Amino acid sequence: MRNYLKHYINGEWVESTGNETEDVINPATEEVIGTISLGTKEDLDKAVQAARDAFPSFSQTSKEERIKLLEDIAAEYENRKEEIIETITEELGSPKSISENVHYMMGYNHFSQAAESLRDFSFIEDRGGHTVMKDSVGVSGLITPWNFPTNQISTKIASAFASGSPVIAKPAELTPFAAIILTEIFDKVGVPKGAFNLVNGSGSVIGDGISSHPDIDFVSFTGSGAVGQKIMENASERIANVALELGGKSPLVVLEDADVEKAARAAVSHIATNSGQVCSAATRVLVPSSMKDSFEEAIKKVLPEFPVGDPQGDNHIGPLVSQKQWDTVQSYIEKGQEEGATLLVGGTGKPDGLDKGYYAKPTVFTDVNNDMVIAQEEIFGPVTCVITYDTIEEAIQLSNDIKYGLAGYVFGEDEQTLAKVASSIRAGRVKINDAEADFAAPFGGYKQSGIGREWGDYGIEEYLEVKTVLGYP
Ligand code: TAP
Repeated sequence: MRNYLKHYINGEWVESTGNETEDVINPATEEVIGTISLGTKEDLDKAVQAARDAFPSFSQTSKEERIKLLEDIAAEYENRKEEIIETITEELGSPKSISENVHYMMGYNHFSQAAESLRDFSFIEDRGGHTVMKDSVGVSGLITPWNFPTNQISTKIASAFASGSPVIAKPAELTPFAAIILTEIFDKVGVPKGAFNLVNGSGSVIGDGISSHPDIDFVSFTGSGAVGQKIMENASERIANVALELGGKSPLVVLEDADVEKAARAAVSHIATNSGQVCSAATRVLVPSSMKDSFEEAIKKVLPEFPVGDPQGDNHIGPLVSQKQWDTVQSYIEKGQEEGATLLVGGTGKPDGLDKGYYAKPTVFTDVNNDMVIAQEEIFGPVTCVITYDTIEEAIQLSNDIKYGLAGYVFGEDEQTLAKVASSIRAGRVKINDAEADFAAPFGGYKQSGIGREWGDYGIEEYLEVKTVLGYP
């Protein structure tokens, strides 16, 4: 059992001032795997004070000191590799291979990339008539969701440390243990006292407390649109800066000259990886009407490559994170059927032989109209929609006919058409065919997918204020 009843404040593990605790459940077994303390406003106040006290010296550390800190963190993170993988598999239910190749890998890359981005980063720039300086934004509150227990928190912390900003982090109650390992790593490598504080607790107490705290200068949040909006409202009371990463409903445009099987495999992989609990997942697959039949056949052919089952075994799709998430996904599958979409594969209920654990069936709807609820709302599960189009203009119009704009994907061969679709999609990141991930590339959304950018040097900029100095000696 993992029992972590303390918060990390001012360089020490300290008792919570409250008595409330929360059990953490392994979604594959439905068993309790540990307990955390739910922090109070008093705990949060102490953490904010520690961060404020750390600010004058932490914000003045040199670029070289910050690079060294980030490199030390990356090295110690590597030392804890097996434990991180095991922890994420237990708390999130992601299969071991995904915990390693996606979750562990992303956390590592954010720390090492931040060190790399810092090397060429300029905090002071002589621009002829004036000088521009970049200062830490100040004390930063970080609120993260459960779907990537190391990725989101690591990109935020790496950027904050690169900018010299002290932080207070609040991970999701559903998956708090990976953040505890990160905290142990920061403690071990000697992150200055007060520069990193971890307060576990509920969104309604600690999350809300962070977004409304008068002494927190900047709030970086990843999660649902509804909570993002609330955070913005709270921060607006004191005109605090916010960065929001709020999810999406991204298009995958299959062009007429695409390899149909490759495109179908990509479409399934989007709802299979992390059980589709991915903000940037493509969940609207736009297929030329002429390819509808061959694409549907290809989906059925590739689906067995993504087995559902025990995350400790050799599977690709684990359970959803919670009973609540399972219920939500089921209700969307019911909704799709009510709306008249055709169920190509999957459906409601649990896959055969998986009665225990929050497993859902990978589900593909066809004959979907872009106006349907299942095509417009983020389902956050292994469910996708196939929508047909007749012209490239229509594919672009359908891609953008959505309130979100986090990502877009396009599969095909003709370079001119690929470039046209990629540049026309209104989203923060477009991926062509099987292009490799790049941790130096900015990540964030247009429209209701959010405000601001994370990752690499753009991520560091998010934690900086710009100061003009006229007449700098
Ligand atoms: P949220 O409620 O948005 O949770 C995200 C984080 O915000 C958690 O740490 C949560 O804390 C905290 N939080 C909750 N209420 C808050 C408040 N009033 N003020 C400040 N922080 C607060 O997401 P969820 O309920 O877990 O998931 C719901 C849906 O959101 C999903 O189905 C999915 O569509 C979407 N979602 C999107 C993303 C991304 S990456 N964009 C990630 C997760 C979920 P606690 O959970 O500990 O209370």
